[in-house]
Amino acid sequence: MTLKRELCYIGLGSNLGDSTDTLGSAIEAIKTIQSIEQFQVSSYYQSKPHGPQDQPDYINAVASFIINLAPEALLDSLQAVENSHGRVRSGEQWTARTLDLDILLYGDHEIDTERLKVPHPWMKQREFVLYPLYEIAPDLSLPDGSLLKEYLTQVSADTLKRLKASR
Ligand code: A4P
Ligand code: MG
Repeated sequence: MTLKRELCYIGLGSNLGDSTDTLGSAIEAIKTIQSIEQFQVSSYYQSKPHGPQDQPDYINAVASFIINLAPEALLDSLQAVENSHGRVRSGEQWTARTLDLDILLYGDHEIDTERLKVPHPWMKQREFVLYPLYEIAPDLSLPDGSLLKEYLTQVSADTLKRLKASR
């Protein structure tokens, strides 16, 4: 892939510790990743856990930025931010965590490697991704040409609570 500036979207989630504080601190750290420009972030949303139910509600948000960094290098940088915010990898999927950073979209690229699947495989089914994404990019289209708006009509926001603006 020839490197050029790409518009990226990432999902932020936390359900252990002071999640609001953690997201704020993570956002400041992400803004310092090499080459990031035009950073924007949605409001914070409280959401019910997907996956195991015996865990606290999540605080979620979505951010966008322009970057000139390969997708794997972006993943490395985001995982470094997760690690510096107390992320412990239990080996079990979808369990409680202090901070989770997922790459939702990397320009119009479709990536399917062992380390990276983009667009994020579950994003079209997750209210805690779709609604914050819609807040910052209402006219967004996905690499397959589908419109973000279409998915909102299929996924209920009933259990999603918009909290104060993040900025
Ligand atoms: N990986 C592959 N594709 C990506 C991508 N697009 N972005 C790989 C980030 N990472 C990607 O991730 C496991 C591996 O996925 C990484 O090493 C990377 O190489 P992880 O963060 O260590 O583990 P995980 O998060 O438990 O697994 P996974 O499958 O990424 O889960 P998700 O999809 O992140 O879901 N409920 C609510 N309400 N809110 C949430 O935020 N989050 C999850 C986690 C479950 N339930 C939730 C929420
Ligand atoms: Mg993850």
